[in-house]
Amino acid sequence: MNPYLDDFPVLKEPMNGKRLVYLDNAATTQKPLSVLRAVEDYYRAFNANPHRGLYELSVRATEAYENARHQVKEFIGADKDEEIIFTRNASESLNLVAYSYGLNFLNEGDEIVLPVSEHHSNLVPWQMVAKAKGAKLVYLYPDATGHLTEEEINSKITPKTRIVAVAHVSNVLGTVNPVREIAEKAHAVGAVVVVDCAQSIPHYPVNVKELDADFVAFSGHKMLAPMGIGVLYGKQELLDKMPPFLSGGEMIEYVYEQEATFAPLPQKFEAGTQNVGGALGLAAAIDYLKQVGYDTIMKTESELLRYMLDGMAQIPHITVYGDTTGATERCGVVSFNVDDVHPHDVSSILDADGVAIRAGHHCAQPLMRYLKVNATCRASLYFYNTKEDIDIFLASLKKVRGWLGYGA
Ligand code: C6P
Repeated sequence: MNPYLDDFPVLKEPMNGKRLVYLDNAATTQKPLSVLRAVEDYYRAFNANPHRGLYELSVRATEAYENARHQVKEFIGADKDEEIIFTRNASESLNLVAYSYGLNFLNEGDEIVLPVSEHHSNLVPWQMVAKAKGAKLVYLYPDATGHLTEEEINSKITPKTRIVAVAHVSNVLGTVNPVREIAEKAHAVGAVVVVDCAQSIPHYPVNVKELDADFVAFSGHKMLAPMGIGVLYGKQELLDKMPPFLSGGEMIEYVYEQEATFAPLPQKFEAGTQNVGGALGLAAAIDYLKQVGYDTIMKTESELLRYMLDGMAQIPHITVYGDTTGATERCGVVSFNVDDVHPHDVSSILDADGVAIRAGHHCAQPLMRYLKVNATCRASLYFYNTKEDIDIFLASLKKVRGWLGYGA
């Protein structure tokens, strides 16, 4: 029995006449009622444009928005509210760093080091900036289990390295990267460390100090919050010296005909009307995550991951990518292929049983090429999944080859 079922209305929706088994949590998570209510309450009771109106309704909206920022700051262990910038999503947060920091502080010949497993959002912006500045991308390649070895890290991070961009958790392999060790090495050569926590913060506590990160990016929608709200954390001394990324309303101090001066942090990086409802939804999601507790989340997911990997190992003709030991440096994202069957066909066959998984390149084409595949299937877990979900997934997976006329 799923103890969280009543909190997540979508999980009760029938799919193709079956119970929904939602295993695409790395793409986005479902939203609990408390998050839906927080957004609705805002629009019902105190919707106004924050930071603009001097009337009571706008003051309430401003206070709620700034309280949400404070809650995020506490949640990730930052020093100051000013270090928390609200964005639309992790992609926008990473673009902000690439364009505002990278374009202004990189020089020709500088190196940006990043794992080949990075999501395009932490890779393509660095390509754009490297091209503009004559800098070079240097890739870290994982070993056969999906992990980055010390040797690989030590040989690639050199005095030429100015930026290290790394995901805390890979959205394809589920590998937990050794961010702290990478940061230590990067800081020793004077490089800045950008950590993409889009796939970690839903599952593990993220503390910016413990990670020793200079910048941290994540999306609300992968951690129970609504779509359209994301976060960039940056150390104040770095954010202070960076120029605005987007410009327009609310991010200025004085505007003259030919030039402008800019507002202090965090407004300098928040141009235009902000997503107050999204920020309040994110604050409610943080409350919910705290209530469930990361200990419970991690324990539940690691048991489910073990159960899933063991079950998949019993099915012939399946290749699982990355670490199959269920080690602790591994999160509940399982990429796999079924011999002779295109991942899109696998996904469609599972869909007929109500099982939602993702199939494709997962916005990680360089990794796909490194793994020598065009695409994979991906099942990704969250704490509201159950062993019963996995049993349905495994039963459906067993049928795939037979459906297409192959032997068992
Ligand atoms: N990964 C997936 O199915 P956005 O789209 O901006 O909210 O998140 C981008 C992003 C950045 N980093 C990592 C590690 C990610 O996994 C993602 C989003 C989704 O894997 C959608 S492609």
